[in-house]
Amino acid sequence: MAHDPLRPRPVDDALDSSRRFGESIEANYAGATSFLRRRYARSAEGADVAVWGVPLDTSVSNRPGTRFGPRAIRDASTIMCGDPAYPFGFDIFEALDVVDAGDCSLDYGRIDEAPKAIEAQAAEKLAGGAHLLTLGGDHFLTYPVLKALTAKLGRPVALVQFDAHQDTWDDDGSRIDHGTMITRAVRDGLILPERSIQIGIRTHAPADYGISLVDSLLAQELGPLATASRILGHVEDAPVYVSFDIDCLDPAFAPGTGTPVCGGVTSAFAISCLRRLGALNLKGFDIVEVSPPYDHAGITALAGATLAQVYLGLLAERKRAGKSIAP
Ligand SMILES: [Mn+2]
Repeated sequence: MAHDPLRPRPVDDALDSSRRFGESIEANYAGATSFLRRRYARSAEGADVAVWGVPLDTSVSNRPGTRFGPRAIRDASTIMCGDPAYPFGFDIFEALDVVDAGDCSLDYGRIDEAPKAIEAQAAEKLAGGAHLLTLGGDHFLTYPVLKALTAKLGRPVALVQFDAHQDTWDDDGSRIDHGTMITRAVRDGLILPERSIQIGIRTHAPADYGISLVDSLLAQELGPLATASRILGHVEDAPVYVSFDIDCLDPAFAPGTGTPVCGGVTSAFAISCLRRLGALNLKGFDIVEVSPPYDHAGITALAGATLAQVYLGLLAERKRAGKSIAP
């Protein structure tokens, strides 16, 4: 997008709290790296969407490093600023007031307090009326975020989970574990198993709890369009939380993650499929398991930032169509 020479150029959009709407005109390579150059605001009061990071990586079963995920995703997102977001073709920030609310405050020496801290800080942002978009962090964070969201909604949600793993391993109700949080979410009644669906699975787990599954082989045989149709048909009009584990993508497209599994979908598949989900009653989104220490050339963080931007595009389209995006 060409800069209008008659319009004053802000020093840095992330730091200019007076600019609530509009695309950034900051140089891609410079400035403060808020997510997509949105203004920083610890309080999300009054904003349409609060993007925040949860730099937790202590519940992984294999490689750590996702505590650096939010920062890497923000950094990667700056290259995507300046032009209308593909494939939406309009400035999504003319429609949406999005703030970067910083990161969840966690004490690395008190890991047992992390679930409560994440839930309380998510609840605080939701209370201000903002739609929550969470940058992980390992996948455990979905559980406390779902607790806060379902408390706010007063009802459970359908889960649409893109992942190589079902995350349904057994749990006595107290584990802080990125492979068991779906078990906890089902047992706590946070999600509606009969309306939930997992996409891209290519590992075996002991239970499905009645959650529908389109494994990675089937998803690729169906293609992104038919996969999206299955999701839309299964979820129907239930309120939806979309959780995107970056390891849903093949390691060729997302090497920077803790538990990579060969045979995943491409980033193009994921973008196409997610882009078709705008008819869902969207209530929240996370992108998790981006682990920069294992990344190469930042491609995993870029994939994460792009998928989060596609989700924002869906919200912008919904808002433009007069549909509510409030949680
Ligand atoms: Mn996974």
